[in-house]
Formats: sequence, structure tokens, C-alpha cells
Amino acid sequence: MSVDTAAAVAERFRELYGAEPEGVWAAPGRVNLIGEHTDYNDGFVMPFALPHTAVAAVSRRTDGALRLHSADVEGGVVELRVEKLEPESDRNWTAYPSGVLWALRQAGHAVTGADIHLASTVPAGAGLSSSAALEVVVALALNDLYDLGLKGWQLARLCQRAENVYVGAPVGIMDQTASACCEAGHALFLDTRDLSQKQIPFDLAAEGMRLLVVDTQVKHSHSEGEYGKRRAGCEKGAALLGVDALRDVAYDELDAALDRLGDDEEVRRLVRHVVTEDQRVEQVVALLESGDTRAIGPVLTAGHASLRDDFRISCPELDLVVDTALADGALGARMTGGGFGGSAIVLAEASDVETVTKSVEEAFAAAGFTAPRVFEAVPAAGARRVR
Ligand code: GAF
Repeated sequence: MSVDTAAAVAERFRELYGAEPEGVWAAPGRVNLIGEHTDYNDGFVMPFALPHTAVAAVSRRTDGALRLHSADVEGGVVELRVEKLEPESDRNWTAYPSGVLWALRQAGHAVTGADIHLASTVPAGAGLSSSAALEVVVALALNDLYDLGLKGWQLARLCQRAENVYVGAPVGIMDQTASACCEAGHALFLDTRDLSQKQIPFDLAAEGMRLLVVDTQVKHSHSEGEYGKRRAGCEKGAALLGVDALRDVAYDELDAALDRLGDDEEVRRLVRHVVTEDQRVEQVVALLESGDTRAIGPVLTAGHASLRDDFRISCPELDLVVDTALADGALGARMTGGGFGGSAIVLAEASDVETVTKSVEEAFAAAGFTAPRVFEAVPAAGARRVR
């Protein structure tokens, strides 16, 4: 995010609210390298931050008013009262920033209001965590302005609560933690049970590779039913197996666990995905740490097959990206994020990027799909104050 962007967001704040903002903050979207639908099973994930950010110019208020404006949505300033914020009362974009204020106040923090202007470059509905970026940027701004002293992982927990309870979407903790805690040049190996973290250096360019993000432009939403159904199915699996979460089913005990699930085919598929996906995250970490980066390709591709066949959350556009990229020599490819649309990632040799991109675009045109948006992703910084 450039200095110019921060200055432009501050300038717009001045126009809207007639005063200089107390500060400007930025929080990124993310792509997840591996570890999908494991976060609400207490498992492992490995996201990294995108250069695309939600930027917020913010000032405190002491009169209980919360004034919100977004450069990305039609309409003027929305004014709310902090003491009247009610879970699931708001179906608009404003639910994300207000939900954060609500969660902070619920946790006992004396946040007495704010003026906020937001502008985001994270594509919405693309599986790249545009909502988490909005939540985290507001949480970080209020944390700094109200001197709350909360750490990144604590802000992530509050943002998740805002999204679960206030917005009403049953998401896990990955996206908020990625936005709050990622570091430039690294992927974040996160244990979602205790939020312990390890920053893993991830510099593909130095090894002659690239990671492409292909936004299929098929929009999805987590408050719709399918995400919640998968989550409920996983919880049912854990209950049937007598464990707290599917994280507790060891990979080498998977077959025995599946036998115990009997003929509940749907739960068996969900359990198989989660247990093998946790194993894939650990494999990718081991390969990256031993310098065998190219070998992560087939692991990513195996993750896609598991999400497509066992978890059943892919779609024709995502499958087409993966199949086309692999046919053109990509090292690995998979859908990323919640699924049912959104984005896929492709790991490719730098020399193959142009061919792979062209083939994917041509395959989409031939299938009659909306043209995808393709860009290269390099791990960027997590949430921070920019002005
Ligand atoms: C969405 C959710 F918000 C995350 O918590 C996670 O479950 C992800 O889907 C799937 O891995 O991004």
C-alpha cells in the first residue's frame, strides 16, 4: 500500500467529517497456501498476506456515535449508536466494522465511538478475505487509538466473534489471524487450536517460481448455508468419534476412525478431508523447511482433489483452472478459501507463467465462463498503522 493511498484516504476522511483523522491503518486480504476447512476443526492452516489491503482513516468519538463510510459502496455516511449495536441486525457492509466495535465493547473495552472512512483493494467475494481485512483494520485502529494493548491474535479472536455472532457467519479463525499476524516474505503456519504461529520464509521468486491467484469471479458468501453445513458435519464427525475436534484424529488412525463411522458416507468424506488436509499442511511445512519447495506442488493438487471429491465445495470454474494449469505444466494448483467460487492458486515455474495464464483465459472463454482475473501473489505484510 502506497503512501499516496494513505494520504488519499485521509483526505477523503477530512471531506466527509471535516477534521483530520487521528490515524490511518491498513490490513491485508490473504490467500491460503494449504489447510482448507481445518480452522474450525482446531487444525493447521498456512495462509499468507496479499498486497491488497483494506485501509481505514479513523478518529475517536466520546459521544457514543459510530459514523461509517466506504469508498467502495454507494451511499453516504451511516450513523449508528454504539450502545444500540445488536447482533444480526445489519445485513450490509457496515455489519463488519460495527461488529468489531460491538465485540470490543462486549469484551469490556470502553470504546465510546468512532468516525471511520474505509477503502479496500481486496476483491470482495473472491475468497481472499475482504471481510476479515475490514474487521482487522478497524480492530487495529481502535486498539491503537483507545490504547487497548491487544496483540494480533487477540484482535483476530475478537474479529472472529464479530463475524460469528454479530454478522452471523460461522467462519473459523484463519482469515482474521492471517490479516493481523502475517509477515512480508513469509507464509504463516498457524495452529488454530492455540493460535501458536511460525513464520515460514516463502520466497518463490528466488527459486524461479511464481504463485498465481486466479479469481474466477464466481461470487460466494459464507453466511449462506453450505459452509455452515460442512462445519456442522465435521462437528458431528468429531462427536461420533468421541474427540473434541477432528484435529484429534491422528492421520495414521484415519482408517480405523472411518470404519467406526460406519455407513454415514457424508460424514466419512468430511472427516477424511480434514484429517488428510492437516497432514498436507504438515507435509508442506516440512518440505519448505527442507528447501524442497517444488515438491509442495503435488501436495497442493492433492488438497484440491480432496476439497472437490470429499468436501465437495469446488465448482466447474475452479476445477477448470486447476486442470488447465496442470495440463500446461504447473507444479501444483488448488482452490483457496471457503469454496463454491472465489479463487484458485497455481504454483508454476516463472518461465511457464505466461503460457499457463493464457491457457486458463482461453479455457474460460471456450467454456463460456466470465473472464478470470489473474495476478501474481507475493507474501506481503500483515495489519499495520500507515499514517
Ligand atoms: C473461509 C473462512 F472464513 C475461514 O475461516 C476458513 O474456514 C476458510 O473459509 C476455509 O479454509 O475463508
